[in-house]
Amino acid sequence: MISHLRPPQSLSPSRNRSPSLLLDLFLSFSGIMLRSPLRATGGIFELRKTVERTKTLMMKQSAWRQMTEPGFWAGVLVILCTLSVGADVHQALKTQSMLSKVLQRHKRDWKWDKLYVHEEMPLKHPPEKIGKLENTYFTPSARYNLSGEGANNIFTVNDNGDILVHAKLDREEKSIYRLTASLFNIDSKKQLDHDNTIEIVVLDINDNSPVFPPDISGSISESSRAGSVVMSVKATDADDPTTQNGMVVYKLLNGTDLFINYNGEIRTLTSSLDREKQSQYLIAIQAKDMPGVNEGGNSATTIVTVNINDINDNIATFKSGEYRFNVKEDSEPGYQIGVLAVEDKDEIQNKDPTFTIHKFGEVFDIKQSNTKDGALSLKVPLDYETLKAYVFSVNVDEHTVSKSPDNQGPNLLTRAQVFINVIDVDEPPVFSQTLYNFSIYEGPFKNPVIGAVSAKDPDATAYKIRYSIEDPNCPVVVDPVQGHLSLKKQLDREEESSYTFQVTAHEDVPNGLKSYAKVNLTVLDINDNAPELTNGNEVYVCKSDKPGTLYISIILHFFTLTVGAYNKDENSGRFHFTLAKSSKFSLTDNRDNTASIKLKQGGFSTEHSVEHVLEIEIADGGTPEQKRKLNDLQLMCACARRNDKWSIVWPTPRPE
Ligand SMILES: *[C@@H]1O[C@H](CO)[C@@H](O)[C@H](O)[C@H]1NC(C)=O
Ligand SMILES: *[C@@H]1O[C@H](CO)[C@@H](O)[C@H](O)[C@H]1NC(C)=O
Ligand SMILES: *[C@@H]1O[C@H](CO)[C@@H](O)[C@H](O)[C@H]1NC(C)=O
Ligand SMILES: *[C@@H]1O[C@H](CO)[C@@H](O)[C@H](O)[C@H]1NC(C)=O
Ligand SMILES: [Ca+2]
Ligand SMILES: [Ca+2]
Repeated sequence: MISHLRPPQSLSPSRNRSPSLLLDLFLSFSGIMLRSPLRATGGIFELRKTVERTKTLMMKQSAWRQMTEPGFWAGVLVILCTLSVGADVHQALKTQSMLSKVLQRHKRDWKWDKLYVHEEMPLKHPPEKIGKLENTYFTPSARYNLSGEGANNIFTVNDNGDILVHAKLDREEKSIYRLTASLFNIDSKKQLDHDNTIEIVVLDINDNSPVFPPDISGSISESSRAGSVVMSVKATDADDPTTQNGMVVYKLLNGTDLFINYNGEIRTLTSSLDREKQSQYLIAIQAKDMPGVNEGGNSATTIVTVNINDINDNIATFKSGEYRFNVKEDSEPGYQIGVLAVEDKDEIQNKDPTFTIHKFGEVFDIKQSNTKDGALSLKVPLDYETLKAYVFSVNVDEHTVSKSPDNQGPNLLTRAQVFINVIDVDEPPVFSQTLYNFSIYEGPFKNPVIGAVSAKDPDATAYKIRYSIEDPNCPVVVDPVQGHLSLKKQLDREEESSYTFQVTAHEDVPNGLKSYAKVNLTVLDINDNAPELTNGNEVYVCKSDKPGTLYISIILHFFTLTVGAYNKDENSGRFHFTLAKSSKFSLTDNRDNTASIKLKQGGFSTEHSVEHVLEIEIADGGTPEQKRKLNDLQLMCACARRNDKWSIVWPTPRPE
């Protein structure tokens, strides 16, 4: 039953001849072993039609459902009946008439509309007959003609209606040919019947192997639970995918202790994959068609790469229990002392050590370095003379490590001792202050000493220190041994109120180290300036009633004249005004560093410029008191025209 559907054995001796999956399944189910090979005859094609129909129906459903549904069994029964239920199946298939009864169509004039031919059949001489056109109107004077795909070229029809094939066909190139058959009279050329469309179906043989894409790879994190999907592999088979020829199944050829295949999906079989042990696996995978047949079928093998991705599953530990460093005492804060090397088998992005310092945390700092080691640095300056060595312990932890790390146990080296040795360096002298503030009074001095600076060599050697002032313009000199500062000259606050200069201290040895301190000298004020009138010695009293005229007529006693004074010194008190030589005027001290001068009695009218001379004494309240006598003070009533402007209105006369 099976083998007679195939092309004759001699045509393709090397090929697998398995029929469709479902028929196979049926046969293995029913236990019928049919082994009789039949030669292809016209009857094959009739049978093939029925089988084909049943198969198409069956293919649409899953194998198991088909077997459980009544339709399946019905279809199978039809085939079986067709083949004869009797013991001699061989014989039954030869009985053409029996097949005809079932399959012939009587309604139509044309007998066939579908024919079958196997692909890849070697050409034969004479050409192979694949079917026969039959029409009820056929007579000896009638002829068949073919047109359409491959007509008269691949396929021809002879005078008997036999369809012959003249080429080797490839289903994977073209799986169906559509032709038109016509019947006409040789003499009249008249058509004897309607054209009929026939299809020639190229039957698949398993002439293609599954093909894998190149370079298949997948990855999975180490320690993933068993059953995790690693990757899917897929091979393609050019043969008919609705038959076993084109169906592909997969099989792992090795690595089966770690991985398992479900229809090309590779999953882990264990949770013990460990990147630190093996980071990559190469697995041979076979893809094979003809899933129902153990032997035979076409197969291909490829090697896929499975990469094991790292996770943080190793605890960071110290590489050593002790780390020793020498640090110069003059190292700046932030100085990188060194590295506490850490051991962690994970990939660097998964290393995450943290460090704890147990003593001297205010002096030293330890942080994760770029290489994920412990970077030890200095936080504050060291001083050899104060402390020559530090010993402390440091812990390393890894909080992000997985719950069951590869390395565990009490013997992990997570604590280390650090020994810091402070190295003495020759340091420059150190002043007792970096800035000194001194002050001294201006003017003549009895004792020129303004203060003293002092510096020391901090080193154990403790060299003597010599002081100097390098600026030659500095008004101060320094005693090279004692550090006393004294004035070179008298100072004047009104000229320069403060000085800033540097004092140098250097070790009193050849090439001794130097350092500097700043001195700020403030010059203090003494009252060494007499008061002066704020606007010079001329005081004008002016009143114009008519701009442009030179004549002024003023009764002065209506007006008060105010004079003011100032003094260059800083701390002089309030000014006191007194009128020394009194004539017609009186003076009132306004107690705000001004005084008003008034005409005592009468008045005077000035037709002409008149001068009155006043003598005023102004004293400041400073120590010592400074006085000024203004004996050339002129009171002018000569409101002269200056620059076409009536001017000088100070002090402003105001009505009483
Ligand atoms: C037969 O078919 C071919 C096309 O394949 C056509 O050229 C030819 O004329 C047909 N002959 C007759 C007699 O119809
Ligand atoms: C599987 O076989 C291939 C090819 O021989 C080999 O390269 C690979 O290492 C093997 N893999 C395993 C896990 O044994
Ligand atoms: C010196 O004087 C300045 C300004 O008066 C002040 O800011 C500074 O703190 C003083 N320095 C010392 C050391 O007394
Ligand atoms: C020096 O002292 C004076 C007065 O105290 C102050 O104004 C000045 O800012 C000081 N200069 C420095 C550099 O401290
Ligand atoms: Ca790891
Ligand atoms: Ca780790």
